[in-house]
Amino acid sequence: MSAEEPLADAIRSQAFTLGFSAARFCTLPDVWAASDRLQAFVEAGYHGQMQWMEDTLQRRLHPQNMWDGARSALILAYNYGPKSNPLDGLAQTDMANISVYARGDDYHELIKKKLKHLATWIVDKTACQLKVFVDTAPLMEKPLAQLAGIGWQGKHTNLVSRDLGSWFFLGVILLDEVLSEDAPEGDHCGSCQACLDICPTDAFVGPYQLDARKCLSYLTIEHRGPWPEVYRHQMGNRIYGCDDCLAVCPWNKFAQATHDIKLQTRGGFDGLDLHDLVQLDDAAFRALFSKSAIKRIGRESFLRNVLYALGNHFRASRSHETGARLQYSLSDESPVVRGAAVWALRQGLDAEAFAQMVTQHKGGEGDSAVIAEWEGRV
Ligand code: B12
Ligand code: SF4
Ligand code: SF4
Repeated sequence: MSAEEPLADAIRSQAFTLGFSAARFCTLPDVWAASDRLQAFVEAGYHGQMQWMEDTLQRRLHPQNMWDGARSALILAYNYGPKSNPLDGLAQTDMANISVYARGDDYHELIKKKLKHLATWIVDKTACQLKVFVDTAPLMEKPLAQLAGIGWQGKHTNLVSRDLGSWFFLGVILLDEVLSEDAPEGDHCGSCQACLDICPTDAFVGPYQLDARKCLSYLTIEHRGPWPEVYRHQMGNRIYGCDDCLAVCPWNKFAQATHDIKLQTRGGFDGLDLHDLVQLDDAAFRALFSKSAIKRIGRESFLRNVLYALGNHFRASRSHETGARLQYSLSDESPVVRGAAVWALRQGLDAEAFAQMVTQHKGGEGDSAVIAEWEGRV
């Protein structure tokens, strides 16, 4: 840092050198509308099975509930913009559609490392105490980012920036001093509601409010066990996360494709055939998704997603090959996988062929959820 360069600008330069696209400061507010809104979200049950939101609610309501000494925050944006429109992949019903954020390496590790570098630099130059966060801590990152002026929470609830669009992750450094303060960003959604209209599961309760239980990102990543049937149809081939509400946002015309090779689509990830994925055993699943965020959900949830998507393809194609691959999963050790295979077969078989299969396979399942799938009670 030179004598002419104020500290905040020097921190920003360091952040840009590390690959961040934006770095802005805010002072922690005394009163924060986001707290009441989070409380209302959890009280309404919109968090579904994300029990960790309920368990950590008190700490999550305000950064100072987590760290009493925190006074300000430095918010960082890291671009993961795609090279092409992610909606293009939805038409190929036999291929897996993985959301853009998970097509490269797991961003948590990558960003945490960069935040720690930046934190070390700040500690070296100041007397600050600080803590770094990305995604997993009980901290509301989006409203903090809006306060710091990184962007605004769009009607789809994610951060949108006039410069970057919305394909970026957030990282946060909490500080025990106020080093600088940037102006907050206002809302630039105007009368647009493209994200609300495109949502395949109608997951928005209204503008700026999501019922996560209906969101395909939640269902494919966070939810354990079978899902309500309506969402299985609506998912199409989205087997991990969903990008529709981001992809349609007009502000993404300003977005750039990421330069970080670790976040770019891995070789082969844009051409994963559902027929191959359905045959993954645990070792093959772990090998294919090594260093990927997808590994976190485990084989059982992953195969459930793949089988629902393959069921959708089977309904459209009635392909013998698809039917044969689906039967392979009827003897899987996981009842969730077996149940998803039964549902998927029901989508493409006529009533007679399905009845025949019931007589061959149903006996001895011994699991109420799988039997419910056989009997069509989902
Ligand atoms: C839980 C969670 C999820 C859940 C719930 C999402 C949600 N919208 O809450 C699920 C699993 C569905 C999810 C999905 C996704 N997520 Co997520 N998720 C989180 C997490 C861990 C917490 C978010 C949270 O606190 N939600 C609780 C609700 C209450 O908070 P909120 O959305 O901010 O709610 C606000 C609005 O409802 C608003 N509000 C309510 N009423 C009203 C009324 C008015 C008038 C106004 C103005 C506002 C308003 O106030 C609330 C408080 O600010 C954050 C990381 C973190 N620690 O913050 C990542 C995070 C939000 N996720 C992220 C991403 C990338 C995604 C996906 C795009 C991934 C994908 N492609 O599948 C999708 C997007 C789906 C969507 N439309 O939101 C990024 C977003 C980056 C960005 N640019 O904003 C984050 C920040 C992770 C990160 N560190 O980068 N996610
Ligand atoms: S991620 Fe997909 S399912 Fe979730 S709110 Fe956005 S468009 Fe709807
Ligand atoms: S699609 Fe439209 S309403 Fe949704 S976040 Fe973007 S500008 Fe706002």
